Amino acid sequence: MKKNKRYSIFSLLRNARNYHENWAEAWRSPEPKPSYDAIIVGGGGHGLATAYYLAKEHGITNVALVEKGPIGLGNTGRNTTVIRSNYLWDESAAIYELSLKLFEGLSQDLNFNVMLSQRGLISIGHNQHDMREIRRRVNAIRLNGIDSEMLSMAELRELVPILNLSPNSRYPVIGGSIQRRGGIARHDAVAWGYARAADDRGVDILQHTEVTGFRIQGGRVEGVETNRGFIAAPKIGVAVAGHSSVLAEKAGFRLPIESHPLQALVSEPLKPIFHTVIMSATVHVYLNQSDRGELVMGAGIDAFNSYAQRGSPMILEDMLAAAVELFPIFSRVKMMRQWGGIVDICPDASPIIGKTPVAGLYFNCGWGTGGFKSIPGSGFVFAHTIAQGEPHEIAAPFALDRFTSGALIDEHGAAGVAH
Ligand code: FAD
Ligand code: PYC
Repeated sequence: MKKNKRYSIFSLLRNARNYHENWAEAWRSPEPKPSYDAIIVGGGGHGLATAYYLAKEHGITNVALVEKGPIGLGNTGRNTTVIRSNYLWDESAAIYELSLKLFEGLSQDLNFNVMLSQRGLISIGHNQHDMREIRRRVNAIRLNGIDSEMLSMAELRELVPILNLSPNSRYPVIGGSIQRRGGIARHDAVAWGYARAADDRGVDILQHTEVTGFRIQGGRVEGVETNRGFIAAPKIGVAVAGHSSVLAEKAGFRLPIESHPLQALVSEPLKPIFHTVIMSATVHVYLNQSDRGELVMGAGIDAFNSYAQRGSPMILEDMLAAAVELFPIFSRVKMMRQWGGIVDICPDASPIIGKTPVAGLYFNCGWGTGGFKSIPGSGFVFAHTIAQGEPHEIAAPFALDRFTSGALIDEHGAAGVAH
């Protein structure tokens, strides 16, 4: 498929008949070279996007992307695909809005349909405190030039007729807000699209290649030790959500990060009935309906630290109770699959992007429960930071040293439902 990206109806029919046997691989599986100009560790969305933008924006094509398993099966392949840029602080608005704008042109840029669906992201309020907070956020978001609107009950009823707006419910809905450009995108397609486009520009994607250590000499990184041998590079970018502290420890420093399980689930497929995305930070659930018809939903993190990719039953129970409270119409729908991922959370619920105490070694982590939406923007600014050796201006506020300077960016409210 890679060589000829214009498909005719005849080639589609031919491929359908031979069960894909003769399809060319979408990206190569090369042997590792002894050295590269840069190595990216982690084949999730963030690593793949970084490798792509290194090649595309900075002409650095002698790059290895090193992934311990198959690409895209970490959090990138486990998330609920919500995309939005409705964050409170200016620093966050800048990076999430850059990301949303890149998402808006991504299918064309990658020549790969990432199935972006800007169906709107609704946050609902259940009491006066919620509504004050929602209004404060709408105003802050608009001051940053980003779309955001308050919603009346009548507008909510019209947008989501199946939402329970009865004043007699346990936590009655009394209003909400919407970011109309928010929505969902196809998570696998984002990973695959970036992978194919990065490979096209010369990046070596090395799957099943686990980084087991870093070679550091005189405070400067020289390369990575892997299960396939040593690979040298003067610049190394690490984007291994869920395992950031593990790799930081191998490089000899600690990160202010906690790793928690976050789970999600999907129902049996239904006919199209729910055409937006809804979040309630109070009854604690968020839902959307996938293009396959499944209801996709999630709630909060498990409170304990863990590296097990599953979640605990009590979160599941609360999530389903909240979903049925908001949508009594779904009370008989069967749930089909449940899974978990491991998210790395910083004390201020904002990411870390940039330099580390080791020269030439850069980290991109701490996206917590909200890093799918930021993949394009994060990859763009991280690639710049690695290429130039200095932070991109949008990445600068997210440097690791904010935990010593005290310039924190508290986005716990924007993470809302999830933590
Ligand atoms: P990952 O996709 O996890 O990729 C990291 C990669 O690093 C993995 O493939 C892993 O195998 C690899 N790796 C680890 N250690 C090594 C090593 N030693 N050597 C080589 N490779 C290594 N965000 C949103 O914006 N919207 C949502 O709706 C949303 N929902 C979520 C729902 C759930 C259930 C979960 C778990 C997360 C959700 N998120 C959401 C968060 C989002 O998924 C993550 O922030 C994002 O996917 C992180 O991407 P990544 O590329 O950094 O990490
Ligand atoms: O960040 O929008 C988000 C999100 C939704 C579900 C999990 N994270």
